[in-house]
Amino acid sequence: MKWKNNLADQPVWSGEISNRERKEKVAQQVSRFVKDGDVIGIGSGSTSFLALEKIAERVAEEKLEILAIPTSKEAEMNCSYYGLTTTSLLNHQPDWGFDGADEVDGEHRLIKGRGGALFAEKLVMASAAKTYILVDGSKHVERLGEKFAVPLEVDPRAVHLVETSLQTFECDHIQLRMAAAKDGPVLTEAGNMLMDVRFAHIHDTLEKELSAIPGVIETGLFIGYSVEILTV
Ligand code: ABF
Repeated sequence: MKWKNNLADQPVWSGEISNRERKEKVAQQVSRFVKDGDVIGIGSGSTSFLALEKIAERVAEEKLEILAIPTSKEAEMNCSYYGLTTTSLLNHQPDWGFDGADEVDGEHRLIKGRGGALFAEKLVMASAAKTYILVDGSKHVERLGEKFAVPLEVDPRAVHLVETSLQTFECDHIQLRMAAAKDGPVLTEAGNMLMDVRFAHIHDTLEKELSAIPGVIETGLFIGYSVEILTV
């Protein structure tokens, strides 16, 4: 029997891409860093998707051989669509990576995780010598947390415990992320839930303090990683 791989028939990106022109410029910039033999961490979100497109163009035109480590199923399927060979952190360490962000402050501290892939995004970022953060100007903020809540990936059994534990933090608002149809909570690829939390002040040790709560799998605060911000 012949199998047809319908999933690879089109790239996975749902919805319009806001600020597309600017995101394409920054995607073009990062594609220039690709060298033959590189192992590259592939971020999630629309800007990363555009970067992947540009990188795939260069790989095909210049017959480069690279390995991709995707940070989500979405990124994995896009790699497959564009014919990029994927590997995992079990087998390779990324030489470098790229990813998007929701907020970036003046000290290169980030909030990520709007797409729910924060856990793998952080694993790949922490494993890479350097990660290029691809943002358009709208992502720059004076104060981290100005526009976005901090996502926490939480084991479903720990939702109440985490909510109670957060009472000792200075946070204004805690929300369990619900699916658009409101028929239940959003589940991450690992089957965990997401809590979006607004903090009055985000200090450098907050990421570690939140990670110390039992049941918090990962936080969307990315502080102190080796990042270079590419922006237009
Ligand atoms: C991923 O995609 C997430 O960490 C971040 O939340 C989001 C940014 O998406 P976009 O590039 O579409 O603004 O990087």
